[in-house]
Amino acid sequence: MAKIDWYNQFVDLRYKPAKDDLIVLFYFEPPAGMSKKESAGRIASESSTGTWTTLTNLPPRMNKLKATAFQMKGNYLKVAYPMGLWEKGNMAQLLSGIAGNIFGMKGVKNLRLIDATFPKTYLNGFKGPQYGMGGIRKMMGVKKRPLTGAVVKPKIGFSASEHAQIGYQTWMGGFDFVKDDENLTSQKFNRFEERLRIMTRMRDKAEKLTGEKKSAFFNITAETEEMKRRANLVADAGWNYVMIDVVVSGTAAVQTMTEYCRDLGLAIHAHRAMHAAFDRNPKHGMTMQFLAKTMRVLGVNNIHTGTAVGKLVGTKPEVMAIADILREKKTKAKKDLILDQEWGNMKTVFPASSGGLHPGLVPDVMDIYGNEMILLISGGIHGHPKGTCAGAKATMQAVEAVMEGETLQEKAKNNMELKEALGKWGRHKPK
Ligand code: RUB
Ligand code: CA
Repeated sequence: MAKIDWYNQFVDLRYKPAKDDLIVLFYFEPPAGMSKKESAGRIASESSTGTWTTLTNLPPRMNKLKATAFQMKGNYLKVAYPMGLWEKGNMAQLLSGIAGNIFGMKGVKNLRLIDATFPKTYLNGFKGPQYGMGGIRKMMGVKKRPLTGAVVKPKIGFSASEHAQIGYQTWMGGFDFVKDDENLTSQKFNRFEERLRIMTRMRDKAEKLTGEKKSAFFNITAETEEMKRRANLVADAGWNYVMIDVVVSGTAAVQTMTEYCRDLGLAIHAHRAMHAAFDRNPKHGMTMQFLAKTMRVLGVNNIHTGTAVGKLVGTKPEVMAIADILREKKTKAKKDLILDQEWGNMKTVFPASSGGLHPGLVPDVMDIYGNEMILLISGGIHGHPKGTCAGAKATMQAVEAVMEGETLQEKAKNNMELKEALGKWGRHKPK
């Protein structure tokens, strides 16, 4: 009887990857009754040139495009993909292969894409970020400390003018950025144009009074042509940043917009709403590390990376691995978490730590990230007993304390704002 399938041809544990193979690390579990080898073959096959059955017309040159499952350690699998499979500069196409059909195959019970090593030839197809962390620091005039920002809260419902008033208080408390939340775009109660117009006036006032550079992450997320239109408005009003919700927008839109914003000189803050739909289950989906890698390649300038101590899921080792992917020139492999990655000239990206933070948690977060981060504290400033401006001041005092090697308690003796923040929240870790 003719052989039905050829999955085993996609497994070769003696295979030595070529220099420009793209390597992917997966966690996988075969379904009941199937061996690991059979399951691994299905992963490599369906994500490259194979299908469920042997083919009658199979030119021998096709062998050169086959992916190879070449390493299996427990439930961890490495697959090598020849460069010829991938289109230069097309991230959507890469994801449709290594993060596509394979997640839904009956030949895997669970499958998680952990990370991929992009060879130089692949990276060359993309420009990466326009500004690295150093460029952003220069733009904002902040030398050493973490950059600070707050989402206006409640996240949705304020009028443009109320929004801008809260933004103003945030800046006056010492923060660098005011951020739109993910579900605020241009609703009836707060139109984008109106928000931009009043925020511009309040920014000018705050800059004049503080002598500091102030900025905002305007959420331009929409249909791509509309995003371009909003980016133009932001640039015309003399701002340096926009925000895009990158998962819901999709890689192609992000790629279009990073190019577009490059010409406008705008930096991009990447919000990641919906990431937990595919990165939360530790056995299935795709990691945040890998999403962060794709976004560095596509050229955003900041991306949300987690807090480990705040209100949202994400462990300390994961958060640190994501930061390594964004901030290093050469990312070093960490077992079962990330792979080696040479970044060449591709610039760095600021990790943004956000979600359930307040001044009392600043030492924990800075212990994880050090100073090279964007610290986003929202409820944790607007909920300060004396209000937004005092909350921002309390946060800046906490940052200063950590940088000067003082405890928050010591610092609070001469800083009322911090004292009151600690009085309300202490070291509370929200859920
Ligand atoms: C922050 C907030 C952000 C989340 C995003 O508000 O709502 O949208 O942090 O999550 P607050 P993540 O500071 O009041 O919690 O950063 O994990 O993507
Ligand atoms: Ca939010």
